[in-house]
Amino acid sequence: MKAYKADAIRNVALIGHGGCGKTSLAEALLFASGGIDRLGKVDDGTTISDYDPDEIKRKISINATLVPCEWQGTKMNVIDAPGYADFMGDVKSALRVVEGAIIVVCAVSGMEVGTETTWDFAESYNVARAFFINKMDRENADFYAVAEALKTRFGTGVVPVQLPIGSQDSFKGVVDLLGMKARIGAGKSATVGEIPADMAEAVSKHRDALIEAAAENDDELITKYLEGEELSDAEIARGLAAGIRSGKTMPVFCGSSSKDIGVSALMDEIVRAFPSPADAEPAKGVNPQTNAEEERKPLDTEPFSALVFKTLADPYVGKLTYLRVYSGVLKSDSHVYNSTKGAEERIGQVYFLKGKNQEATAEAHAGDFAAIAKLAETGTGDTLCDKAKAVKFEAIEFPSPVFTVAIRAKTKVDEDKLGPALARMVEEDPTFQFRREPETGETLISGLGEAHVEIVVDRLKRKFGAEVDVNTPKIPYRETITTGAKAQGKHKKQTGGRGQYGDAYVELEPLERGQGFEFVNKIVGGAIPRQYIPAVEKGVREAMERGLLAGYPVVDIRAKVYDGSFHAVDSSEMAFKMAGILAFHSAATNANAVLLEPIVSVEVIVPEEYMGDIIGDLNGKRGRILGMEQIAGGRQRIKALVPQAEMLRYAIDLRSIARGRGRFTTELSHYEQVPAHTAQQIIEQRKKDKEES
Ligand SMILES: Nc1nc2c(ncn2[C@@H]2O[C@H](COP(=O)(O)OP(=O)(O)OP(=O)(O)O)[C@@H](O)[C@H]2O)c(=O)[nH]1
Ligand SMILES: [Mg+2]
Repeated sequence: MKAYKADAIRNVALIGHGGCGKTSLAEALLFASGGIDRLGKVDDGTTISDYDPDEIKRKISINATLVPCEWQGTKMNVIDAPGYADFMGDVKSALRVVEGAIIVVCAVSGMEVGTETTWDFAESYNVARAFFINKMDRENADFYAVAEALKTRFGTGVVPVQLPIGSQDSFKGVVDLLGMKARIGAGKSATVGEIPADMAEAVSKHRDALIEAAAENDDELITKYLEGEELSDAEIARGLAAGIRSGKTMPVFCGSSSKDIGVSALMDEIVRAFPSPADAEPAKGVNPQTNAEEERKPLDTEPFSALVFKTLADPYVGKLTYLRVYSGVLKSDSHVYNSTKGAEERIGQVYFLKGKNQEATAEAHAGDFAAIAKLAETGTGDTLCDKAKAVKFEAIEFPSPVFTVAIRAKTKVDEDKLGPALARMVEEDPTFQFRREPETGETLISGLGEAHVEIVVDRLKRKFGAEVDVNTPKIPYRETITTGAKAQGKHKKQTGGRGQYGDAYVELEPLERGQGFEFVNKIVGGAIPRQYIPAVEKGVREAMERGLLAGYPVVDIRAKVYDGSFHAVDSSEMAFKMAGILAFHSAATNANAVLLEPIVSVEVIVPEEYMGDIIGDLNGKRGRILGMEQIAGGRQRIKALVPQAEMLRYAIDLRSIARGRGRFTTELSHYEQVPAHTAQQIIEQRKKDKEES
């Protein structure tokens, strides 16, 4: 593939609800443009885009994949984005680096949650938008109903530029409302001809709507239109292109990806009317030294700048960095500067990617995409640039992980591989995180949902040979006392030679939540020599770590040592530490110990209609609603305090309650006493776990 210049490039992301046919469309675009000889199928695992073993196994897209197509002297950099909510990170990074998005919609299911969420993202990134109503060949396909629903939801800018000829079994082509021609048949055997007579009425109605929409984007055209003058095809096309570029007009296309119908017509229009990188506003960033604003025009003559939007970790090939060039030219065997990390990087070979296939190129021009292997410092979201003319672009915003599980290496060998493997996974996937929870000793991994963490676990094994068991995370319970108590702890032993003697009186008092531990020395008159006091404290602390009820650490107490005795020869630090342990235990027996659990503050954002169900569910989770607040877009923000133990699967619960249209965050707030009967269950479970291990 030759290196194209900005004005001959179109960067478009395919986005939409899971399973609407994005990958099939990407495949059809490649096939129709002659990039492949055979139309692969997602169900057979033979598409260029879904090449990853996890994608083939599950028949869904997980990664955004580049599928460049050459059409009419133009290179369309198509990014096939995933559709499932767990992989929204890649939708965001794809939208960040394109000028246009095709929102694919299933002609049978119509508008779905993913249609709305991905449209919202595309709007917030300000990219040109069009709809492709796919699967027109399927039973119950209904183009007009779906187009109408899109218009209701996304506004009057939604306007068909094509109409289907036939539907379901009889779907055989599309009418081009702009050229007023019919394209009948699949792929290369399609013929261009007259519009079927029985469609005259529908065609005239929708052509009128199209003309009106096109005229609205151009002052000269709207005047002409309002004065009743007829617009030429060229004028309509001009108005339409202006509308698409400004984001005001969202043309609706239709077709069948699996039958390759309507696909070349879509490409024609992308090339004709979608913005090229040369049309884009200059990329805005800052000077990394001075923070002064910087701009980079999409020209080869500007200093080089690029944004990294994806990183793939390959255990054999190493790291592969995907980037979008914003200005200048990226050349093989050169040096660039990573202004995000403040590090120089050596560029070896520059590649164009097509699915997993890498094609070497000497250079990539402004506006194009490229990939580089084995960059040492560079990660997703970093800016690469010319060191002499440095610029730093804003990083990509990724959704935060909301679903966490605990993992444990199966064997010692797995354990050794796990740490480096997790670090590589984080590099590859900014929506994935891991950490060690010191209180429970577990390794926790977090992602956007259950499927996401399952895939991470599969990848740990397949890519890095680290096999792990997956469990629900343990809750870091704690223990405390509720009343004060005192006791003596006396450690006295005579075993041959020198004996052991330590004797301490300790008083325990409950402290407020979150106060931790306080140790007070109230010894007067040297009842315990000063040098042994720290040993008593050490003993108390050790005993606290081991717990009172279920072996969870004890917190929020004050321990006061107020009396004791010693032996001139037999006393030692060791003996006084033992005395501390004994005193703590005897006192605690009378101090009404209780279990504490972590409470998280939860913030949920959902469309108004789900508010009742959300609140009901949180109440059922022992939650306390703190407040509700109306926010933009007919949505509500609900704040609550909920025990962490009840929130472990909330990512899944919320998705089902709010049908994928809710978001939430949690943050550790404080610890509270566990209600008695729940505490009993936890204590018994803990005993069982201990017996088993
Ligand atoms: N009948 C028919 N089936 C289609 C068409 N396009 C896609 N499909 C089928 O729909 C299913 C999902 O297609 P994909 O292309 O994987 O959809 P996707 O949008 O890429 O899915 P995700 O990436 O997982 O969100 C597959 O079984 C396809 O064969 C079409 O035009 N007609
Ligand atoms: Mg897909």
